[in-house]
Amino acid sequence: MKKVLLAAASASMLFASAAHAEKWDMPMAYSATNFHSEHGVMFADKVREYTNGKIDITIHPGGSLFGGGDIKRAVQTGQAPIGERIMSAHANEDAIYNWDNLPFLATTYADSEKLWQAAKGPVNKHLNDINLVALYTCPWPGQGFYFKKEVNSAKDVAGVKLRSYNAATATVIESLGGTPVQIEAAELTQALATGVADGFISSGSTGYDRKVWEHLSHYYKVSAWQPRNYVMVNKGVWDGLDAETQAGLQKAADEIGALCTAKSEELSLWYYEQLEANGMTVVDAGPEFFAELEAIGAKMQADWLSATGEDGKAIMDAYKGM
Ligand code: PCA
Repeated sequence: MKKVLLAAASASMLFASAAHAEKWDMPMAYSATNFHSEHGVMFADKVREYTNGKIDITIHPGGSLFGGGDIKRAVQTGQAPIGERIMSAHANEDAIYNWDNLPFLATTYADSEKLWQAAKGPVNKHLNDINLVALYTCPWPGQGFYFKKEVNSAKDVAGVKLRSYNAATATVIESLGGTPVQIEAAELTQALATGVADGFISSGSTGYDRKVWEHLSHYYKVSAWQPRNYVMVNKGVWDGLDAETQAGLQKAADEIGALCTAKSEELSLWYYEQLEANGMTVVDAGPEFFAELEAIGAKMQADWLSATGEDGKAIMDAYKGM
């Protein structure tokens, strides 16, 4: 009898919380098995727990609900209350979002974290101005270069079509004399298979996810920068939540941001091993190629500082002072 009553009580409690649950669809751009997406699922679980079932998030990975390029707009306009996107893809509208794509500024997880701490204030202000609230960020492993041949310098890149994922990668490719083609990770395998692109800039993670060893042979690690994905909420939706619910979401976000970052670091070398195990040559960039990339990075840093004015300078000064 007692058991039955308890079951009835918990069922009615469940019903009560479900009746109040807000259902949120959360579009994410990368494949379901990628660590960013897996942490999105863990985030949704924690949010249900910390908001006592009030916010019930369903994850839609792989650009299945909105393609990567449409996620920001979907969240800004409230078509989706929450979503995830690589932040630097916003840089075609506002250069501030390139803070984490400046080659050779922050090349380790420790420096990437410092840079985010330095950037957070100004970046959040810019996000607020476009109706977005950042909940957590998570870095990709370091960025390197995929090709279908050996590359020793920019001479070998001249005229090669390379897939870019944002304005900064397009700039690097153009500076090397290649031709950038903007393509979402979800469409990358097809682009390589059909010759739309013959290489790309990314981490070991995306090369592994897209099994690019089927089309490409060389990966130059470089590890020049670590762009971040972030989870954003529509500002109007956020402002409409009571303080307790906001705190629950933020607690879940803080925990997942830290876990996802640790996972990214843990996997970074493992990805290289997987590329090698599948037959790719995984090496450091040779001295000539590396020096060319450093020169490109120095110019991009200077250009970013002049494009972003006071806010960019504040980020750079705070970072350098850490
Ligand atoms: N993977 C993403 C962005 C950076 C990365 O490592 C991509 O290639 O789309």
